[in-house]
Amino acid sequence: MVKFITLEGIEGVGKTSNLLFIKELLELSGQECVVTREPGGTPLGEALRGLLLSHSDENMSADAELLMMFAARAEHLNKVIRPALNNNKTVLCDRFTEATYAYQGGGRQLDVNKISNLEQWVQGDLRPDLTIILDAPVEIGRARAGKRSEPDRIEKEQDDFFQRVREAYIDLANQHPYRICLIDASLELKDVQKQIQKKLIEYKILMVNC
Ligand code: Z5A
Repeated sequence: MVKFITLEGIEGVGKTSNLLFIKELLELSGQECVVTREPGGTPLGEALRGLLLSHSDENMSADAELLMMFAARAEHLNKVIRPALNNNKTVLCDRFTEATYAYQGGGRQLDVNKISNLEQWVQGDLRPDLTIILDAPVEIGRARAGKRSEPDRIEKEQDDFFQRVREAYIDLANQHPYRICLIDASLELKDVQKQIQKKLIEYKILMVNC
């Protein structure tokens, strides 16, 4: 049964907007949901998020960034995600480990083995049942995000960084077609939502076209 759903994609593609859309659909169908995000989701995770995203004169090393993502994730899994799944709730998470493969693996070009070792250590066999990657060209995501707020430490990266992130996400979808799907997020929001709703029905998360 699909209980752990994550949303992914480069900045501005619509993760937050569509997470709320999915939550509404699931709640209408009677499912209890926990909506959360990474990095974050716990007091320690949110503190780490502050450190990870805020600007500082000190250049954070890519290894430190990777380890902080997984430190936040370990706390999140222990305090929020596993308890919710054990209580038969559906967890909707704005980013998870696929973001680490995309940003630290693709963007920062860290050795993927470092990431998979940490993934196994921190998560054991737990993986999302379904990961929806909202895919759109970098310029579209950046234009949408740019309208909203000042860029954070990671958003300040150049377009080639985000291009590598996008490509890493596409690779992940090709490597794990049963649990990771790509949605064309360059379309109007209502058309993106139609694709998502179709996927939820295909994965039997929604039984009816509500
Ligand atoms: N990160 C990492 O490096 N490694 C990790 O392991 C993890 C994370 C877990 C967290 O950012 C940062 O952490 C992120 C990756 C890194 N850094 N970057 N870049 P985040 O996830 O909190 O925030 P974000 O990536 O910057 O996402 P966002 O800017 O919040 O965007 P979004 O949630 O995808 O989009 P949105 O807020 O729903 O929509 C943006 C705007 O576009 C908004 O005005 C919407 O109304 C509009 N929108 C949405 N969809 C559409 C469509 N289809 N058409 C037109 N307009 C639209």
